[in-house]
This record gives sequence, structure tokens and C-alpha cells, in this order.
Amino acid sequence: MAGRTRWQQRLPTLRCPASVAGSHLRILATMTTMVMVVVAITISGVVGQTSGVPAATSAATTTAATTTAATTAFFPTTEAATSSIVPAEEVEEVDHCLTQPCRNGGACHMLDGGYYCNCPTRYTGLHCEVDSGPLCFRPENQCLNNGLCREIQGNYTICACQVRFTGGLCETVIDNFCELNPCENSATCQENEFGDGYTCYCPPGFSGAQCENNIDDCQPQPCANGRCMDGISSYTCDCTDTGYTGALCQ
Ligand SMILES: [Ca+2]
Repeated sequence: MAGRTRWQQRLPTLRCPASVAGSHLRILATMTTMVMVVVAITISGVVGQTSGVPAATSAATTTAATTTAATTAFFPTTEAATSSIVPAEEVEEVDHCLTQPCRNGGACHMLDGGYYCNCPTRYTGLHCEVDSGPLCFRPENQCLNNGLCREIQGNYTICACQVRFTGGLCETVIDNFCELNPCENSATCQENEFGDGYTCYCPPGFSGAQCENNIDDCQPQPCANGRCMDGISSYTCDCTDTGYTGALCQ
């Protein structure tokens, strides 16, 4: 026991058989190997995280990157193709309405790179090719009191009314034609003897069935010089810059 301390001397000396010692060594070696493997895996994981993202995320990122690359490659290709044909400022705008693609009176209007058809009421479809039928057949266009319906350019209808009826659909009964004030320019209205019409008696200077015309009092030319200005049953001679004066610039 020489060389051992007093405390060491109190401890029992452990002696192991050679087989037990060898077994302990193998276990120790195995554990050491396992620890190394675990350490290696841990380091690998840390490196993986440091270098980027878990595998699944990396795959997604790769996909996105591929898409971006494809998109980026697409537009330059398009631009290149366009610029290789004709520069944009030299391209003449194509008149898509030149061929008159709209049918049945539809109006063609240009759009960016195309056109559209503005169809009359009666027609529908991209090119106004669908006929929905005469507008006079529609209930809302039926003329009343035996009025006659007439379609105008597929857009709207008018009613020709029987005597003593008026209104858009001939819905109004006329008791006295002069109640509708048909005469213009302060003319006098008188209903006909048989009640089937009226007559307008015009004041001086007007003519027409409803006295709607201002008679041209400058015909024939009354002014000796200058410019004649028509009035109502009168005229005025403008002598400006003529060197003449007087009512007729004479
Ligand atoms: Ca006149």
C-alpha cells in the first residue's frame, strides 16, 4: 500500500476479471462511437440550418426561383420579338372597323387592339347579328286607338295616330285641336268645321301650316347698298363701310 494516501488506503481495492474489463472496454468504445455519430448528426443539422432552410423549404424556394427565371425569360423574349419586327412608334394603328364588322346598322368603335359594336335596339350579339324581332311587336311600343306603329332604323318606334288622338302611343284624346296650341308665333288657331283638323291664321311676317316660317323680307333685295338684315315683316339696311347713308343706304 505504499504511495497511497490514508483515504485511499481506506477504500477497498477493486479488481476486475480480465473478461469483465474487456467487456467494459467494448461498451465504452460503443458508447464513444454513438456519441461521435450523434455529434456528427448534430453538426450536420446545424450546418444545414446555417446554409439555408430545411429541405422542404429549399425545394419550394427552388421552385419559386425557377418560376421567376421563366417569367423573367419570357418578357425579354417578347420584347425582343416585338422590337425585331417594327419599333412601336412606327407601327400604324390597325383600323379594325375598316371592314365594317358590325351588322344591321351597328356602329363600330375602336378599342385597344380591337373593336366593339354598338347595336341598334333591335339587335344584339358581338356583331349585332342577333335579331330580336320587330320593335313594333314589343308590348311597350304598341300604339293605342288604332295608331300605326313604324320602326325607325331598328332603334325606336313612332306611332301615326288617328284623327283626334295624339301622344307617343296615341294615348291622348283630342277634344279640340287648338287646345294643343299647334300654331306658332302667336298665330290664331281655329278648329275645322268637321272637327278633323285646324287652321292657323298667321300674323304678318310669318307663313306655314303652323306659321313657323319667318318670311325673308330681304327678298328681293331692298337695300341700294350695304347689307340687309331680316326682321319680322321688316328689314334693316346696314350701311357700314359703304359710304352711303339713309334707310336703303342710297
Ligand atoms: Ca322676316
